[in-house]
Amino acid sequence: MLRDERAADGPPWHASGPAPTSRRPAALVCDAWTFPGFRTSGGAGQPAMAASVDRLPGVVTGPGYGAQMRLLHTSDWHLGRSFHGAPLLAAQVAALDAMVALVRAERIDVVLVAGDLYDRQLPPVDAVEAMSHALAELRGAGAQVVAISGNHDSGRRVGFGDRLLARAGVHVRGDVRTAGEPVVVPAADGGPDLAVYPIPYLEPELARHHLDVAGARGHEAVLRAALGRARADADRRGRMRRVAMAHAFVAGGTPCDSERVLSVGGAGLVPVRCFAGFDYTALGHLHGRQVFSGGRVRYSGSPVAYSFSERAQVKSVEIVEIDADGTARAQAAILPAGRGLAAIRGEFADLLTGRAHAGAERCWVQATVTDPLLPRDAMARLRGRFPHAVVLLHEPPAVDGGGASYRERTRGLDDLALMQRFLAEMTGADPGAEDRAELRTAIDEVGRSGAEAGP
Ligand SMILES: [Mn+2]
Repeated sequence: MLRDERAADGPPWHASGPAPTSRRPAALVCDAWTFPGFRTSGGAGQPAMAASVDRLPGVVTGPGYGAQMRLLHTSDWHLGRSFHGAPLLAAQVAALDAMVALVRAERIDVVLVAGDLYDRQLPPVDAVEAMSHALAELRGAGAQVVAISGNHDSGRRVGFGDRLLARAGVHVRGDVRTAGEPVVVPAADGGPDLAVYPIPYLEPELARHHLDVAGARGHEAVLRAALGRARADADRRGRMRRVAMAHAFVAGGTPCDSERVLSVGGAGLVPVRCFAGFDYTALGHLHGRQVFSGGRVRYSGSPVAYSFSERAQVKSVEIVEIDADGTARAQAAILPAGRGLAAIRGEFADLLTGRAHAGAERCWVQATVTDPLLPRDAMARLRGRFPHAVVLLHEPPAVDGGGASYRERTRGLDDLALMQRFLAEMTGADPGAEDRAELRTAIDEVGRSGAEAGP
């Protein structure tokens, strides 16, 4: 059973109110929470900026402070990803370094990484080096690491050497056939041991054969089969604290623009009740933090934003405590923000000079220009003010068609008149004599080549 001391999807603990201190006999302010800044939300048209945070109130607990096992849940590292062509690895490594600091400061027993370790099946060399470094540092900070492959990973490749790494306390599960085999973490608090059941991402058509459920169809069926194996194993072991890990799209979850769809038409959705019987379930796939089942099932979200649709999100990991009786509590711990995200919109001249957009200069910028015509060299000129502008959109004002449908407005027009009308509606001005002559020539040429080609 899980008891969340705060609203299930409420703000993380530094954002409002005092740090929770119940059931913690000794509490002290921990400087490890003093990250150099974090991203605040940016609404529509509002730049999201790095806010200055001098001190985030944190509480050190863990072995020696109370009877519980402590987990850090993260997912969707997507190492090797870029942001609209700009490199992201430095921001990702900064987030991973913050996790290492958290493992030390919060005396974490196990780090759970719920899939999409890399952004693609064949990750670039620097991403592989960053992964190798992160796994070693997390282990070196005192935690065991349990990771699963996600839909972006090659399970077979990320699982290379798993049996050897496991001896060192690092478990990277990519082989679907191991679903149902736990990683058992010995208890350090006098309670029962912790059994973590890592379920790699299950591609239904492949997984159903590996799991000996050839008749299973769809994501829910194969995930149920894998979780059924896990439950059966846990039942055989008797009294254990039980944690599941999966990479899936839970029905009711909120996607953003940076996840790859698992299957079209909602067939990839799985109901949250699949995860019944576990004290905590660490999910990956959705890139925004979200909470289900009263807090017992969670997405940690990605450590870094991968799309402008995430500009209002604050990126974090979950710090989870599980008592000897299986009661779990979890809270978000904010990660250091990389460059902020800003979506700005308006007439071009205003974007270049307007004070409303002050602060976006330091951010990744998505600019929407509303002039009737997109000015020449618009992106280069925008970058004069916003050096990190990466997306330029053009939304000219709608042309008043007098309420008539396009079909009605264009009925009876010949090719030349139709094209003149189209240009006028797109640009807000009638084409000049020179443009009309070009159009005439082009239409004549098309007519001739059509006649030569025959029926
Ligand atoms: Mn992902």
